[in-house]
Amino acid sequence: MRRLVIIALWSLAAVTSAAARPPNLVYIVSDDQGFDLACFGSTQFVTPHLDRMAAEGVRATNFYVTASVCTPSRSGAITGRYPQRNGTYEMIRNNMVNYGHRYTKSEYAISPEMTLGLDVRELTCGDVLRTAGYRNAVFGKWDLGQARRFLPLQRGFDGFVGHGNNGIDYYTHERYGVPSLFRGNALSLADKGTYSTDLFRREAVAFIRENHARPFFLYLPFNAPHSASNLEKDSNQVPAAILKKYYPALDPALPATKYAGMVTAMDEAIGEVFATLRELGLDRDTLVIFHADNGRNGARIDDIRLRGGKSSGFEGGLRVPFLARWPGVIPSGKTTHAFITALEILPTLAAAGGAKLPAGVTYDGFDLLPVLQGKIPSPRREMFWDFPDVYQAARVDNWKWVSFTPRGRRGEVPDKEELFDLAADPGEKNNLAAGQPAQLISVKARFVAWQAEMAASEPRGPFRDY
Ligand SMILES: [Ca+2]
Repeated sequence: MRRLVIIALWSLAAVTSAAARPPNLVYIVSDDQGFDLACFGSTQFVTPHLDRMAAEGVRATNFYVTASVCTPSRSGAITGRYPQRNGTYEMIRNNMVNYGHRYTKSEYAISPEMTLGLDVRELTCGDVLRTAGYRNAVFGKWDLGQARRFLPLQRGFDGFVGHGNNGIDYYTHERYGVPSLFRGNALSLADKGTYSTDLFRREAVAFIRENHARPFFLYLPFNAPHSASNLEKDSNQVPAAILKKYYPALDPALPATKYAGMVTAMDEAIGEVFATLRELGLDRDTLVIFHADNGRNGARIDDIRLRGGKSSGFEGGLRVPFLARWPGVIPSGKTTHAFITALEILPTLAAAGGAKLPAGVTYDGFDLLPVLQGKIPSPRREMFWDFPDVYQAARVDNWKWVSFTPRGRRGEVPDKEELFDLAADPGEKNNLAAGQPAQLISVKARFVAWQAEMAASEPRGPFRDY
């Protein structure tokens, strides 16, 4: 009798423990993609797996990143804090490359790409989820520094295969001739020649298989479809087998077709992640989030429907596609027009994973799940952006203010400003700055107040104190 009771209690404990297992978390980021996928209306792009994710989850049309370029967009998402608050509000890269300079090994060792990184006092989503027992890994573009103290294994992650800097060649994994692929904390040439999207796919699938019996957090920031960081005239790199999918509809020799192929190669990798989750019986217990890190880089195949693109303060730079899928928790096949941002990613992952947000840290976002479930409207009313010497922007409710340089280049004074009503004019074509002076003053006042708040926050590197 006593033995039976013990067995019964043990069984109950096992059931409770299984039911209490938190979900697996998969966070996928694409690079410079903008709205280039079929489920957001780009009919010429072949993206069946992301389209299926949209059909089985929620698609968001008003999701914003924290900057329209790579590094500060990623710093904002993985810390849950404005780039101006976490200190990484600029690119971390060797700009002399732009003028044809080839770095020697000793020059590279003390250059910005090697010495700068996300302030070590910042906590990443990996740090936060680790407190709830998650096993975490990053496969892809880390882009937050490659000195050892800045690499993922020191930033809350248990595994890392990828590059710490801003971009690589898809096959050599070099950045303008400099070997850049890490496995853990060490540079590795073992996979030289493997198309990077396939490499990150292979590592992601292996990580899921290894950790299927415990809660895991997979951060999968592809470098695709960002152009390759090499000196080729056409730096769009795609395997020939993928390119065939676009023939004969598109000329395979065109850079735009290759770019579409890069999107499709990434979509196939995402498809294998989903297939692996299904095969292991995990796909209903996994929250998957996908978004782009910033808008598209220049005109591609379709007409640009939003104004501007990468590096711009207009919607085409800052507003990107967002998908989330978690069967049984998030509805399927829904579209939300709620005003939401990448600042919400960390609080959302933490809430889903049952991790408490650390005390004493100011977060700029909130848990998205009730919004995605349609239970509450988005609590967000405003969002601000500041990319030094290029643009400043604010969205307050549906009002959008942008101050910008005449040609969107550095070294010019941001002397133009425009105001839009996004509800009526998402394409930012109708400047209301002159006709709505009270709104202009009101939105700019909110921007100035935000700047003051950022200036008063605890100083963070690696750039000037904000
Ligand atoms: Ca990017």
